[in-house]
Amino acid sequence: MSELNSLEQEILANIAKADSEAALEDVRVAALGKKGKISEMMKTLGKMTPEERKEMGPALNGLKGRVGDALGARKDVLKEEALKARLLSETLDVTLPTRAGSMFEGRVHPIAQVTQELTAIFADMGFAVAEGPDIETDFYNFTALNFPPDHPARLEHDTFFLPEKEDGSQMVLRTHTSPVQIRTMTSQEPPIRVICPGRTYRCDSDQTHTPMFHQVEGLVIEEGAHMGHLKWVLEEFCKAFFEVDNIKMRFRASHFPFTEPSMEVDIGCQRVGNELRIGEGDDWLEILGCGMVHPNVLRNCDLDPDKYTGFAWGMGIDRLAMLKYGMPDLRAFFNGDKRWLDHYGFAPLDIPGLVGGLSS
Ligand code: 2NL
Repeated sequence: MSELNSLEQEILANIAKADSEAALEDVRVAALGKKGKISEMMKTLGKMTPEERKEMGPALNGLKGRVGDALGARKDVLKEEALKARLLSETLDVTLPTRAGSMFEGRVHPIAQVTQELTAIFADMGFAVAEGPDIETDFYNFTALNFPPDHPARLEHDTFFLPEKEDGSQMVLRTHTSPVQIRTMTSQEPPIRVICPGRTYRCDSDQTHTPMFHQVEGLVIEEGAHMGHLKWVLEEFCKAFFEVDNIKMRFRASHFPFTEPSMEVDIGCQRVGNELRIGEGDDWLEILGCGMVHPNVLRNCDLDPDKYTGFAWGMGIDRLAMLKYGMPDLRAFFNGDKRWLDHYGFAPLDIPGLVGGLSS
């Protein structure tokens, strides 16, 4: 028995000495592994007399149990120590100031900034934002919007066509974001109040046109919606966006296949030296097109024009950005010149909102 006692003392001392989980595993194998000391002693039980076995059996089992417990306890301690050491070596002082680079070098592109600004304004009026694919079918881009088949307007849009499919149909790069509104009307019940900002494409490139540009369209469909609502929404938008208390607006008759009546909207402005002042003055700037949704468009979306009316508008985000922030050349928007972005870009943490301000 004293042999067992000294074995137990030896194993427990080794357990206490083990300073890593690997070292502890070695101690376990040496004691309880297949060829471990305790396991070897267990094997001798078979050769003992019944009396000897009666005594040694429980003694060995007791030893095995105590060694197992000690191993488990030591393992917990070592795990805890390892975690503490790791946490200490990986500490991070979150109270240190951030490095200048990440905060001050990155810039939000004016188009992203203006998109966020106008989203904040329309969200405040109760509009949701809807998005859709850039590659569209002829139906969503033209037919549903009351463009007659083979009508020259389809060509006037300078459409980019994708290669013809086997059935002869051709997908297009959307020429406006109107298809998103069509998708909204066919998937939601009125009342509908959405804006659809996004990329649009036309095969046109010169001083004032880029083949890819950004548009935001708005749509309201509900019983009783009328042109007074349309004028109010646009007036409130223009005042909030250009950050002025008053703005002169002029609605001129126009034509779009998807609205009837259709209008183009100019806002008052004045040029003082190189500066363009928006709101007052004797000059006019065209900023958007709008109108009451054509009954055929409502019908194409399975909406009853005798029950529902609606209004819609569309404007160019790139142009809005140029007007608000005085950027003269549209092409600079898309050639990725870092110096231009350093100058005209916005601080990433200045998120536009009606409470904190749209821009600083
Ligand atoms: C412009 C003119 C406009 C719309 C877009 C629209 C959409 C649907 C139904 C009816 Cl689904 N109308 N959109 C209406 C009037 C004008 O855009 O000059 N954009 C730059």
